[in-house]
Amino acid sequence: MRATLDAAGTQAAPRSEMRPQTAPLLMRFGLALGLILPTIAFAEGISIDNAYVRAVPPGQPNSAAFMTLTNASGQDRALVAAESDAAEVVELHTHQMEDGMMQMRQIEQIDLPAGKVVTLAPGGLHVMLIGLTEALSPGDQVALTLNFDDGASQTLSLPVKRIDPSAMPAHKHH
Ligand SMILES: [Cu+2]
Repeated sequence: MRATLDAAGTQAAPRSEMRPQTAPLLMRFGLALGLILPTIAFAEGISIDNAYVRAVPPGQPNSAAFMTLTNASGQDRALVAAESDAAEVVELHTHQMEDGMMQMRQIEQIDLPAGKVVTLAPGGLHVMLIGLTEALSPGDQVALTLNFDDGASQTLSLPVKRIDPSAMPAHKHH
């Protein structure tokens, strides 16, 4: 693509001196990324690790996605929305104490301060999947698109994992 476009983005005649290694190199680069980083994405300095979706029993209407986001961009950023075909509605949620009980609450965005690591985990911040359109069994893959405040978006393929209920901090205090 780039080889046939000039700096202004207009069509230019293919040049015979085009380096023959360009395409194979790009292909190899893409293959390496696909093999080594299947669930890790770098969107403008944001890296995502340990992303997964909670497996739920058949008939369970909702689930959630969890991950670790690292902002190495040097600028404060935020996750402002998420999308997935696996649920009718996808929301950003946190947990907070209300009347002595931990309650889920929708939030407008998940702040990603510069240089900080933000963890989405059971009992805390999460991407809520409401109205599942398919069963989520361990081993399945779920596509999830994250939208950031600078307009960047990143689509991930998340593995579905079972969460040990005893590991869920139902009454976690920070
Ligand atoms: Cu929730």
